[in-house]
Amino acid sequence: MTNTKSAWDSLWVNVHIATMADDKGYGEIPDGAMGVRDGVIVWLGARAGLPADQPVTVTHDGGGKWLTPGLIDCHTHIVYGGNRSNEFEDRLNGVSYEEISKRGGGIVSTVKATRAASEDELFEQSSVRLARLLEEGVTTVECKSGYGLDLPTEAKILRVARRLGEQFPVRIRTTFLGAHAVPPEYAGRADDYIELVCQQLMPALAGQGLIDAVDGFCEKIGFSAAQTERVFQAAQKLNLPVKLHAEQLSDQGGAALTARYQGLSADHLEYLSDDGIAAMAGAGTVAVLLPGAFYFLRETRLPPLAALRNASVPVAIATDCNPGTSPMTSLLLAMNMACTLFKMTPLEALLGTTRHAAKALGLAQQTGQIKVGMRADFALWCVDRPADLSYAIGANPCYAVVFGGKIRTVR
Ligand code: DI6
Ligand code: FE
Repeated sequence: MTNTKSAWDSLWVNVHIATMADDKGYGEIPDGAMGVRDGVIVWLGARAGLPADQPVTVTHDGGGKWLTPGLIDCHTHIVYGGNRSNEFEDRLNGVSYEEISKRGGGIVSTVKATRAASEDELFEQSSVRLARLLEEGVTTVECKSGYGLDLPTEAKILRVARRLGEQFPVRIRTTFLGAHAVPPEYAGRADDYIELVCQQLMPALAGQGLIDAVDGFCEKIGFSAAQTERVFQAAQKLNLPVKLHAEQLSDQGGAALTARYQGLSADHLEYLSDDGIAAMAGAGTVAVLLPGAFYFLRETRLPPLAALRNASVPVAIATDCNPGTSPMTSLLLAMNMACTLFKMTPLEALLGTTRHAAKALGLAQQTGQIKVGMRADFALWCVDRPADLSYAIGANPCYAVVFGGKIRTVR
């Protein structure tokens, strides 16, 4: 009898699968098998249960390695010009923050460098950072704008982000962070700048298809809750989902505001209140914790992890890769720091860079889990158990990455 079933493009066998689709554990399938067709997972189970008559184009032997969803870095500012190691060095030599900012340092110096960089230069500089992330099994990266603060430069940053997604085998989600800081030409006129963000920058960039989500920096040194709400209202008019840098240095009620706009995520959250947690739980807003910034700023106030757990708020982990407060391009290191600094468990850390990170980007139906119907985005690891991914410091046990069914790197 001829087989009429359509062939799978690939079959993966001899792998231990951590599906991350289970609420209580890693969703382990020991000695598992997975069938992929058209970049999508079409079969999943124990190898012993494979249908005998299934035609397959290529079979891959995973050599007994662990297979997890491709990792997701759901909060980065990876596209920027220059860097700030000079300020880092000055500070450690005793120069005060005040003096550094008087010299034109801080976020404004990155804005200057990003405005001055050509689009190709920006692409080259960002590519180096992206390549580091990808080596560690990352298949989805969020890229924020916010170092341009004018129309040409915000557009340039977002185009570079889109181009990264075209030229590297990775899914890029772009986030418009116009409300990151007040640009020098608007000094003392924050409300006028917010008007520009809402009336001109956001509609123009959305019209060019450059925005997947909208973010802001709600902080004493950033924008007030009222200013942030104007940004959210403008996003809502354009049907764009929102997220927020909230409660990083003080409690501004940013998380609750984000929840009121059904935000995808509220990020940082060291100063998050019980009200904020309740609002996030009610709206399904993900808590994105950023241990790299916590470490680099020598922050001592911990995000309220126990209360987030009690309220069943999904927690994600990201690098926050940026030149000022988290010059970090290792998501595995962020997972390790989430465990050592925040006392998250290795299971929570891996959920935080897979399933929960996908939710923080509005991608929960596409990626972040090994599940029939999801994109075939996964990584193979030379580890004894999934906890090794959070345990080791500076090791990179990534053996191979598959993005949309295609093998990306093997070493
Ligand atoms: N929060 C931060 O800590 C960074 N941005 C933000 O929204 C600071 C970014 C920088 O200093 O360049
Ligand atoms: Fe950030």
